[in-house]
Amino acid sequence: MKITRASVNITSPGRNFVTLKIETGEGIYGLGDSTLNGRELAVASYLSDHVIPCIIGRDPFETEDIWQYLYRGAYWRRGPVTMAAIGAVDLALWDIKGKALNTPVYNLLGGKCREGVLAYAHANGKDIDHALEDVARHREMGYKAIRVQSGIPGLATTYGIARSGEKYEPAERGLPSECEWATEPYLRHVPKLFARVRQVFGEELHLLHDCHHRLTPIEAGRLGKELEPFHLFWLEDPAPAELQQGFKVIREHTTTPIAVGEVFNSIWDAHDLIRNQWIDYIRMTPSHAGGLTQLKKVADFGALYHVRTGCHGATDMSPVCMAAALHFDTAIHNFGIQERVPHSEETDAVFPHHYTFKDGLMLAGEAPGLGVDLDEALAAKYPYQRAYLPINRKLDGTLTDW
Ligand code: CS2
Ligand code: MG
Repeated sequence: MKITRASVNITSPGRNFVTLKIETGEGIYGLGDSTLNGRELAVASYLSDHVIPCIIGRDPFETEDIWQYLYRGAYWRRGPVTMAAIGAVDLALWDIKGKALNTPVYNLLGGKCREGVLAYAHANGKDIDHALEDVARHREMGYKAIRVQSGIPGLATTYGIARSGEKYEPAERGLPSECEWATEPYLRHVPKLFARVRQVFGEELHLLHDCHHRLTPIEAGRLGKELEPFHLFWLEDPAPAELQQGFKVIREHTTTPIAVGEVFNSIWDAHDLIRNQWIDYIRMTPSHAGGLTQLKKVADFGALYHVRTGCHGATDMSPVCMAAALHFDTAIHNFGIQERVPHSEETDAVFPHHYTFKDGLMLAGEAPGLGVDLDEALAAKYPYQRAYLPINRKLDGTLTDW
Protein backbone atom coordinates (compact mmCIF):
# COMPACT_ATOMS: atom_id res chain seq x y z
CA MET A 1 0.00 0.00 0.00
CA LYS A 2 1.36 3.48 -0.81
CA ILE A 3 0.38 7.05 0.09
CA THR A 4 -0.61 8.68 -3.19
CA ARG A 5 -2.00 12.03 -2.06
CA ALA A 6 -2.48 14.19 1.04
CA SER A 7 -4.44 17.41 1.53
CA VAL A 8 -5.18 19.89 4.30
CA ASN A 9 -8.78 20.91 4.97
CA ILE A 10 -9.49 24.11 6.91
CA THR A 11 -13.08 24.67 7.95
CA SER A 12 -14.87 26.80 10.53
CA PRO A 13 -18.31 25.45 11.56
CA GLY A 14 -18.52 27.83 14.51
CA ARG A 15 -14.79 27.48 15.25
CA ASN A 16 -11.69 26.65 13.16
CA PHE A 17 -10.52 23.08 12.51
CA VAL A 18 -7.57 21.84 10.45
CA THR A 19 -7.78 18.28 9.15
CA LEU A 20 -5.23 16.26 7.19
CA LYS A 21 -6.54 13.69 4.70
CA ILE A 22 -4.07 11.04 3.50
CA GLU A 23 -5.10 8.92 0.50
CA THR A 24 -3.72 5.61 -0.78
CA GLY A 25 -3.69 3.82 -4.12
CA GLU A 26 -6.19 1.31 -2.77
CA GLY A 27 -8.81 4.01 -2.26
CA ILE A 28 -8.50 3.88 1.53
CA TYR A 29 -7.97 7.27 3.18
CA GLY A 30 -7.27 8.40 6.74
CA LEU A 31 -7.96 11.59 8.68
CA GLY A 32 -5.84 13.44 11.24
CA ASP A 33 -6.74 16.45 13.40
CA SER A 34 -4.08 19.19 13.49
CA THR A 35 -6.10 22.00 15.02
CA LEU A 36 -4.00 24.33 17.18
CA ASN A 37 -6.36 26.87 18.69
CA GLY A 38 -5.37 30.39 17.58
CA ARG A 39 -2.43 29.26 15.40
CA GLU A 40 -4.24 27.04 12.88
CA LEU A 41 -2.62 28.31 9.68
CA ALA A 42 0.90 27.69 11.00
CA VAL A 43 0.16 23.97 11.25
CA ALA A 44 -1.66 23.94 7.91
CA SER A 45 1.45 25.37 6.26
CA TYR A 46 3.79 23.04 8.14
CA LEU A 47 1.81 20.15 6.70
CA SER A 48 1.23 21.44 3.16
CA ASP A 49 4.59 23.08 2.56
CA HIS A 50 6.94 20.80 4.46
CA VAL A 51 5.47 17.43 5.48
CA ILE A 52 3.20 16.26 2.66
CA PRO A 53 5.96 16.19 -0.03
CA CYS A 54 7.96 13.83 2.23
CA ILE A 55 5.23 11.22 2.82
CA ILE A 56 3.99 10.68 -0.74
CA GLY A 57 5.01 7.16 -1.80
CA ARG A 58 5.49 5.93 1.81
CA ASP A 59 3.79 2.79 3.12
CA PRO A 60 1.07 4.01 5.56
CA PHE A 61 1.60 0.95 7.77
CA GLU A 62 5.07 2.22 8.71
CA THR A 63 3.74 4.46 11.50
CA GLU A 64 6.83 4.23 13.72
CA ASP A 65 9.38 4.98 10.98
CA ILE A 66 7.28 7.81 9.54
CA TRP A 67 6.91 9.29 13.04
CA GLN A 68 10.71 9.12 13.61
CA TYR A 69 11.33 10.51 10.11
CA LEU A 70 9.10 13.55 10.78
CA TYR A 71 10.38 14.05 14.37
CA ARG A 72 14.13 13.52 14.02
CA GLY A 73 14.28 14.37 10.34
CA ALA A 74 12.98 17.92 10.91
CA TYR A 75 16.10 18.68 12.98
CA TRP A 76 14.04 21.41 14.72
CA ARG A 77 12.08 19.04 16.90
CA ARG A 78 9.20 19.38 19.40
CA GLY A 79 6.89 22.37 19.86
CA PRO A 80 3.11 22.67 19.40
CA VAL A 81 3.14 23.38 15.66
CA THR A 82 5.55 20.60 14.72
CA MET A 83 3.90 18.03 16.95
CA ALA A 84 0.34 18.91 15.89
CA ALA A 85 1.45 18.33 12.30
CA ILE A 86 3.13 15.03 13.17
CA GLY A 87 0.04 14.16 15.22
CA ALA A 88 -2.25 14.65 12.23
CA VAL A 89 -0.08 12.41 10.02
CA ASP A 90 0.04 9.76 12.73
CA LEU A 91 -3.74 9.73 13.36
CA ALA A 92 -4.43 9.51 9.61
CA LEU A 93 -2.04 6.55 9.27
CA TRP A 94 -3.63 4.66 12.18
CA ASP A 95 -7.03 5.39 10.60
CA ILE A 96 -5.80 3.89 7.30
CA LYS A 97 -4.27 0.90 9.11
CA GLY A 98 -7.54 0.13 10.89
CA LYS A 99 -9.59 0.48 7.73
CA ALA A 100 -7.17 -1.70 5.72
CA LEU A 101 -7.32 -4.41 8.43
CA ASN A 102 -11.07 -3.87 8.82
CA THR A 103 -10.82 -3.34 12.59
CA PRO A 104 -11.30 -0.45 15.04
CA VAL A 105 -8.01 1.23 16.00
CA TYR A 106 -8.38 0.18 19.66
CA ASN A 107 -7.68 -3.39 18.48
CA LEU A 108 -4.30 -2.22 17.16
CA LEU A 109 -3.43 -0.66 20.55
CA GLY A 110 -3.97 -3.78 22.67
CA GLY A 111 -7.69 -4.42 22.31
CA LYS A 112 -10.44 -3.46 24.76
CA CYS A 113 -9.57 -2.94 28.41
CA ARG A 114 -13.10 -1.62 28.96
CA GLU A 115 -16.36 -1.19 27.04
CA GLY A 116 -17.06 2.45 27.87
CA VAL A 117 -14.76 5.17 29.18
CA LEU A 118 -15.65 7.57 32.01
CA ALA A 119 -16.25 11.07 30.63
CA TYR A 120 -16.38 14.41 32.41
CA ALA A 121 -18.42 17.45 31.45
CA HIS A 122 -17.89 21.19 31.94
CA ALA A 123 -20.31 22.92 34.32
CA ASN A 124 -19.89 26.64 34.86
CA GLY A 125 -21.76 29.73 36.02
CA LYS A 126 -21.18 33.41 36.60
CA ASP A 127 -21.54 32.74 40.36
CA ILE A 128 -21.89 29.75 42.66
CA ASP A 129 -25.68 29.47 42.31
CA HIS A 130 -25.50 29.45 38.51
CA ALA A 131 -22.65 26.95 38.61
CA LEU A 132 -24.73 24.66 40.86
CA GLU A 133 -27.60 24.82 38.35
CA ASP A 134 -25.23 23.76 35.58
CA VAL A 135 -23.87 20.90 37.70
CA ALA A 136 -27.45 19.69 38.23
CA ARG A 137 -28.12 19.94 34.48
CA HIS A 138 -25.11 17.82 33.62
CA ARG A 139 -25.84 15.28 36.33
CA GLU A 140 -29.30 14.91 34.79
CA MET A 141 -27.62 14.16 31.47
CA GLY A 142 -25.97 11.18 33.14
CA TYR A 143 -22.47 12.50 33.85
CA LYS A 144 -20.73 10.89 36.81
CA ALA A 145 -17.83 13.37 36.63
CA ILE A 146 -18.17 17.12 36.26
CA ARG A 147 -15.65 19.95 36.09
CA VAL A 148 -16.90 22.98 37.98
CA GLN A 149 -15.81 26.57 37.29
CA SER A 150 -17.48 29.80 38.41
CA GLY A 151 -17.08 33.54 38.12
CA ILE A 152 -14.92 35.16 40.80
CA PRO A 153 -16.48 37.92 42.91
CA GLY A 154 -14.92 41.24 41.94
CA LEU A 155 -13.55 40.03 38.60
CA ALA A 156 -15.44 41.01 35.44
CA THR A 157 -14.14 37.96 33.57
CA THR A 158 -12.41 34.69 34.33
CA TYR A 159 -11.49 31.46 32.58
CA GLY A 160 -14.08 28.87 31.73
CA ILE A 161 -17.28 30.86 32.13
CA ALA A 162 -19.64 30.94 29.14
CA ARG A 163 -21.55 34.10 28.37
CA SER A 164 -25.12 33.65 29.61
CA GLY A 165 -27.04 31.32 27.35
CA GLU A 166 -24.03 30.49 25.18
CA LYS A 167 -21.82 27.40 24.93
CA TYR A 168 -18.31 28.04 26.22
CA GLU A 169 -15.92 28.61 23.29
CA PRO A 170 -12.69 30.36 24.33
CA ALA A 171 -11.44 31.25 20.84
CA GLU A 172 -12.93 34.48 19.55
CA ARG A 173 -12.87 35.84 16.02
CA GLY A 174 -10.93 39.06 15.63
CA LEU A 175 -7.96 40.01 17.81
CA PRO A 176 -7.37 38.55 21.29
CA SER A 177 -9.81 39.78 23.93
CA GLU A 178 -8.39 40.85 27.30
CA CYS A 179 -9.44 39.20 30.56
CA GLU A 180 -8.63 40.35 34.09
CA TRP A 181 -7.19 38.33 36.95
CA ALA A 182 -6.50 38.50 40.65
CA THR A 183 -5.23 35.46 42.53
CA GLU A 184 -6.36 36.25 46.07
CA PRO A 185 -10.11 36.54 45.33
CA TYR A 186 -9.83 33.30 43.35
CA LEU A 187 -8.08 31.43 46.18
CA ARG A 188 -10.72 32.63 48.65
CA HIS A 189 -13.61 31.74 46.34
CA VAL A 190 -12.89 28.24 45.00
CA PRO A 191 -13.08 26.39 48.36
CA LYS A 192 -16.49 28.03 48.94
CA LEU A 193 -17.61 26.84 45.49
CA PHE A 194 -16.73 23.21 46.19
CA ALA A 195 -18.11 23.32 49.73
CA ARG A 196 -21.47 24.25 48.20
CA VAL A 197 -21.22 21.63 45.45
CA ARG A 198 -20.54 18.88 47.99
CA GLN A 199 -23.28 20.22 50.31
CA VAL A 200 -25.86 20.12 47.49
CA PHE A 201 -24.75 17.03 45.53
CA GLY A 202 -23.03 14.88 48.15
CA GLU A 203 -19.91 12.75 47.79
CA GLU A 204 -20.82 10.50 44.83
CA LEU A 205 -20.08 12.88 41.97
CA HIS A 206 -16.49 13.07 40.71
CA LEU A 207 -15.56 16.77 40.82
CA LEU A 208 -12.76 18.40 38.86
CA HIS A 209 -11.42 21.95 38.64
CA ASP A 210 -9.08 23.71 36.22
CA CYS A 211 -6.73 26.40 37.56
CA HIS A 212 -5.60 26.97 33.99
CA HIS A 213 -1.89 27.59 34.76
CA ARG A 214 -2.58 30.64 36.92
CA LEU A 215 -1.05 29.93 40.30
CA THR A 216 2.45 29.70 41.69
CA PRO A 217 3.32 26.31 43.15
CA ILE A 218 2.89 27.49 46.75
CA GLU A 219 -0.49 29.07 45.91
CA ALA A 220 -1.50 25.79 44.26
CA GLY A 221 -0.37 23.93 47.39
CA ARG A 222 -2.59 26.21 49.50
CA LEU A 223 -5.60 25.68 47.20
CA GLY A 224 -5.07 21.94 46.99
CA LYS A 225 -4.91 21.71 50.79
CA GLU A 226 -8.10 23.78 51.23
CA LEU A 227 -9.90 21.58 48.70
CA GLU A 228 -8.94 18.30 50.40
CA PRO A 229 -12.22 18.03 52.39
CA PHE A 230 -14.11 18.00 49.05
CA HIS A 231 -12.14 15.06 47.57
CA LEU A 232 -11.65 16.37 44.03
CA PHE A 233 -10.99 13.88 41.26
CA TRP A 234 -8.26 16.30 40.16
CA LEU A 235 -7.00 19.87 40.29
CA GLU A 236 -5.84 20.71 36.77
CA ASP A 237 -3.00 22.87 35.50
CA PRO A 238 -2.38 24.33 38.97
CA ALA A 239 0.75 26.14 37.78
CA PRO A 240 2.61 26.68 34.50
CA ALA A 241 4.52 23.44 33.92
CA GLU A 242 7.68 24.65 32.23
CA LEU A 243 9.19 24.31 35.71
CA GLN A 244 8.37 20.66 36.29
CA GLN A 245 10.10 20.82 39.68
CA GLY A 246 7.52 23.37 40.83
CA PHE A 247 5.08 20.50 41.12
CA LYS A 248 7.25 19.02 43.87
CA VAL A 249 6.27 22.03 45.97
CA ILE A 250 2.58 21.39 45.28
CA ARG A 251 2.93 17.70 46.10
CA GLU A 252 4.55 18.49 49.46
CA HIS A 253 1.45 20.45 50.55
CA THR A 254 -1.57 18.52 49.37
CA THR A 255 -3.07 15.11 48.62
CA THR A 256 -5.51 16.61 46.10
CA PRO A 257 -4.75 14.73 42.84
CA ILE A 258 -2.95 16.83 40.21
CA ALA A 259 -3.56 16.78 36.43
CA VAL A 260 -1.40 18.53 33.85
CA GLY A 261 -0.34 18.33 30.24
CA GLU A 262 -2.93 19.57 27.75
CA VAL A 263 -0.33 22.01 26.38
CA PHE A 264 2.44 19.37 26.31
CA ASN A 265 3.61 17.99 22.98
CA SER A 266 6.45 15.72 24.01
CA ILE A 267 7.05 12.98 26.56
CA TRP A 268 9.98 15.14 27.73
CA ASP A 269 7.50 17.82 28.87
CA ALA A 270 6.25 15.31 31.45
CA HIS A 271 9.40 13.27 32.12
CA ASP A 272 10.27 14.64 35.58
CA LEU A 273 6.59 15.10 36.56
CA ILE A 274 5.90 11.43 35.95
CA ARG A 275 9.09 9.75 37.20
CA ASN A 276 8.96 11.78 40.46
CA GLN A 277 5.22 11.07 40.90
CA TRP A 278 4.52 14.80 41.12
CA ILE A 279 1.31 14.32 39.13
CA ASP A 280 -1.56 11.82 39.03
CA TYR A 281 -3.01 12.38 35.53
CA ILE A 282 -1.41 13.30 32.21
CA ARG A 283 -3.67 15.38 29.97
CA MET A 284 -1.89 15.03 26.61
CA THR A 285 -4.28 14.37 23.73
CA PRO A 286 -3.58 12.47 20.46
CA SER A 287 -3.51 15.43 18.06
CA HIS A 288 -1.20 17.66 20.12
CA ALA A 289 0.99 14.82 21.45
CA GLY A 290 2.33 13.86 18.04
CA GLY A 291 -0.37 11.24 17.58
CA LEU A 292 -1.13 7.82 19.06
CA THR A 293 2.44 6.64 18.41
CA GLN A 294 3.91 9.00 21.02
CA LEU A 295 0.85 9.12 23.30
CA LYS A 296 0.95 5.34 23.81
CA LYS A 297 4.59 5.68 24.93
CA VAL A 298 3.59 8.43 27.38
CA ALA A 299 0.82 6.24 28.82
CA ASP A 300 3.15 3.24 29.17
CA PHE A 301 5.80 5.39 30.89
CA GLY A 302 3.16 6.88 33.18
CA ALA A 303 1.88 3.43 34.11
CA LEU A 304 5.24 2.69 35.80
CA TYR A 305 4.56 5.59 38.24
CA HIS A 306 0.81 5.17 38.90
CA VAL A 307 0.02 8.04 36.51
CA ARG A 308 -3.26 7.69 34.63
CA THR A 309 -4.45 9.40 31.45
CA GLY A 310 -7.01 12.18 31.14
CA CYS A 311 -7.01 13.25 27.49
CA HIS A 312 -7.84 16.86 26.79
CA GLY A 313 -11.19 17.00 24.96
CA ALA A 314 -12.30 20.61 24.61
CA THR A 315 -14.13 21.89 21.53
CA ASP A 316 -10.84 22.84 19.85
CA MET A 317 -9.99 19.19 19.46
CA SER A 318 -12.04 18.10 16.42
CA PRO A 319 -14.17 14.91 16.36
CA VAL A 320 -11.20 13.28 14.60
CA CYS A 321 -9.07 13.79 17.72
CA MET A 322 -11.94 12.81 20.01
CA ALA A 323 -12.39 9.58 18.05
CA ALA A 324 -8.66 8.81 18.33
CA ALA A 325 -8.70 9.60 22.04
CA LEU A 326 -11.60 7.20 22.62
CA HIS A 327 -9.82 4.34 20.84
CA PHE A 328 -6.75 5.11 22.97
CA ASP A 329 -8.87 5.34 26.16
CA THR A 330 -10.55 2.00 25.38
CA ALA A 331 -7.27 0.14 24.89
CA ILE A 332 -4.80 1.40 27.49
CA HIS A 333 -4.71 -0.10 30.97
CA ASN A 334 -3.97 3.09 32.93
CA PHE A 335 -6.89 5.07 31.57
CA GLY A 336 -8.16 7.75 33.96
CA ILE A 337 -10.90 9.88 32.44
CA GLN A 338 -11.87 11.56 29.16
CA GLU A 339 -12.85 15.20 28.87
CA ARG A 340 -15.98 15.72 26.80
CA VAL A 341 -17.13 19.14 25.68
CA PRO A 342 -19.77 18.42 23.03
CA HIS A 343 -19.15 20.01 19.66
CA SER A 344 -21.77 22.13 17.90
CA GLU A 345 -24.33 20.49 15.63
CA GLU A 346 -22.60 22.09 12.63
CA THR A 347 -19.28 20.55 13.67
CA ASP A 348 -20.81 17.11 14.17
CA ALA A 349 -22.37 17.38 10.70
CA VAL A 350 -19.00 18.24 9.12
CA PHE A 351 -17.34 15.35 11.01
CA PRO A 352 -19.83 12.44 11.13
CA HIS A 353 -18.61 9.86 13.66
CA HIS A 354 -19.40 6.55 15.35
CA TYR A 355 -18.52 7.44 18.95
CA THR A 356 -21.38 7.88 21.41
CA PHE A 357 -22.15 9.07 24.94
CA LYS A 358 -24.45 7.20 27.34
CA ASP A 359 -24.86 7.11 31.13
CA GLY A 360 -21.67 9.03 31.79
CA LEU A 361 -19.53 6.88 29.50
CA MET A 362 -18.23 7.34 25.97
CA LEU A 363 -17.85 4.47 23.51
CA ALA A 364 -15.43 4.55 20.59
CA GLY A 365 -17.71 2.56 18.31
CA GLU A 366 -16.94 -0.52 16.22
CA ALA A 367 -16.23 1.03 12.81
CA PRO A 368 -12.88 0.14 11.19
CA GLY A 369 -10.18 2.75 11.72
CA LEU A 370 -11.05 5.77 13.89
CA GLY A 371 -14.73 5.78 12.90
CA VAL A 372 -14.94 9.43 11.85
CA ASP A 373 -15.31 11.11 8.47
CA LEU A 374 -15.07 14.58 6.92
CA ASP A 375 -17.88 15.94 4.74
CA GLU A 376 -15.71 18.09 2.49
CA ALA A 377 -18.64 19.64 0.61
CA LEU A 378 -20.22 20.79 3.88
CA ALA A 379 -16.84 21.85 5.30
CA ALA A 380 -16.40 24.16 2.31
CA LYS A 381 -19.45 26.12 3.43
CA TYR A 382 -17.58 27.28 6.56
CA PRO A 383 -14.54 29.31 5.50
CA TYR A 384 -11.70 29.92 7.95
CA GLN A 385 -11.93 33.04 10.11
CA ARG A 386 -8.90 34.09 12.10
CA ALA A 387 -9.57 33.65 15.81
CA TYR A 388 -7.50 33.95 18.97
CA LEU A 389 -7.57 32.77 22.53
CA PRO A 390 -7.87 35.61 25.04
CA ILE A 391 -4.95 37.13 26.89
CA ASN A 392 -5.04 37.79 30.64
CA ARG A 393 -3.85 40.73 32.72
CA LYS A 394 -3.62 41.24 36.47
CA LEU A 395 -5.54 44.22 37.84
CA ASP A 396 -2.37 46.34 37.69
CA GLY A 397 -2.04 45.56 33.97
CA THR A 398 0.72 42.96 34.23
CA LEU A 399 0.28 40.32 31.55
CA THR A 400 -0.24 36.90 33.07
CA ASP A 401 -1.25 33.36 32.11
CA TRP A 402 -4.70 32.97 30.59
C1 CS2 B 1 -9.24 23.84 28.99
C2 CS2 B 1 -9.35 24.11 27.52
O1 CS2 B 1 -10.65 22.00 28.58
C3 CS2 B 1 -9.73 22.45 29.29
O2 CS2 B 1 -9.21 21.83 30.23
O3 CS2 B 1 -7.96 24.03 29.51
O4 CS2 B 1 -10.65 24.54 27.28
C4 CS2 B 1 -8.40 25.13 26.97
O5 CS2 B 1 -8.67 26.39 27.55
C5 CS2 B 1 -8.58 25.21 25.46
O6 CS2 B 1 -8.44 23.93 24.93
C6 CS2 B 1 -7.57 26.15 24.84
O7 CS2 B 1 -7.67 26.09 23.43
MG1 MG C 1 -7.50 22.64 30.99
